[in-house]
Amino acid sequence: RFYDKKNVAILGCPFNGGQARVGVETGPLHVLEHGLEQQLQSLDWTITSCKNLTFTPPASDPDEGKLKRPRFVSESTHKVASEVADIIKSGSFPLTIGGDHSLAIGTVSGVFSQFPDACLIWIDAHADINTPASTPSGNIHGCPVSFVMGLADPCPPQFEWVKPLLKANKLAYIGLRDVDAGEREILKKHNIAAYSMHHVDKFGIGKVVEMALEKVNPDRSAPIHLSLDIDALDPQHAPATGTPVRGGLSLREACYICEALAETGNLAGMDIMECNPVLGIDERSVTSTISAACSLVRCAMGETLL
Ligand code: HAR
Ligand code: MN
Ligand code: MN
Ligand code: MN
Repeated sequence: RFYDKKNVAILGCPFNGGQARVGVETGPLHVLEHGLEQQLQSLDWTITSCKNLTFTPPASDPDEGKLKRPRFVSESTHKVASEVADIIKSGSFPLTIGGDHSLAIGTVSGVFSQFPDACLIWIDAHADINTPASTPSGNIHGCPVSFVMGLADPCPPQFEWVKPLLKANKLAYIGLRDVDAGEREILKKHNIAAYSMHHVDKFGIGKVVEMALEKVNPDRSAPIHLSLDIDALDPQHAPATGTPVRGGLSLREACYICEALAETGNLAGMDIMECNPVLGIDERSVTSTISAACSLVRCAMGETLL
């Protein structure tokens, strides 16, 4: 294990600056109000801290090329990186609740600063590996992976603190189904392990997780960071999110991924991102999204291990 016995620190990150839709910043509050802390305590976890960060947009934040709100995202994710590193140094498991997925610039930087040989499992409908040059939207939540890999060339000046800590052979995706043309090229060029919904259908989720771990963690000893975008789930299970894409993971398939990672005993950190309660069309769609997020966290933290 990469933390002291069942100690978890929860980091609420009410941040929306990596994309344009309001409401994703209320995700952490909803997840906590759903009872996540009590749920983890009943799984015998000790919550060593439960912090809600505050993010204040800078007065001036001009676009950097196509990138929107570069300063806000950079300053916020820098703060997240140092919080996550501190959590690990203190011996706790860092559980980060977003907020939009640009936050992963911070969580991945924090985890890899402490565990340089870690690997990253990214569960998402999207690859989030656009560069400042390839991004079609300028929304940085579509770019975090390229930043932590150092693919942004030149690195936007605001992000000079981000180190290229993630190597291509330490990253695997599961759940992809909405990947931009520029992103496809990047995945191919760097030979990144990317399992789309097609692979989930073809091989089954059990085999896909096994193949992903074999690629990024062949001797099964490296720490694993799990970055989970709730839009990996099919919108029928998680409708309240900014960029839903039909044809996604069933709730069981997503839970299975989390359970299988828990089973390795090597999880070193987790993110649950992109829940946007404001986008639910009714109370039920908000509740199903938030309760799915809580289920996935519980599965990753050992609920279904016998
Ligand atoms: N690929 C598109 C872009 O870069 C959309 C990706 C953003 N959506 C997400 N990311 N939720 O996982 O703008
Ligand atoms: Mn996504
Ligand atoms: Mn994402
Ligand atoms: Mn979806």
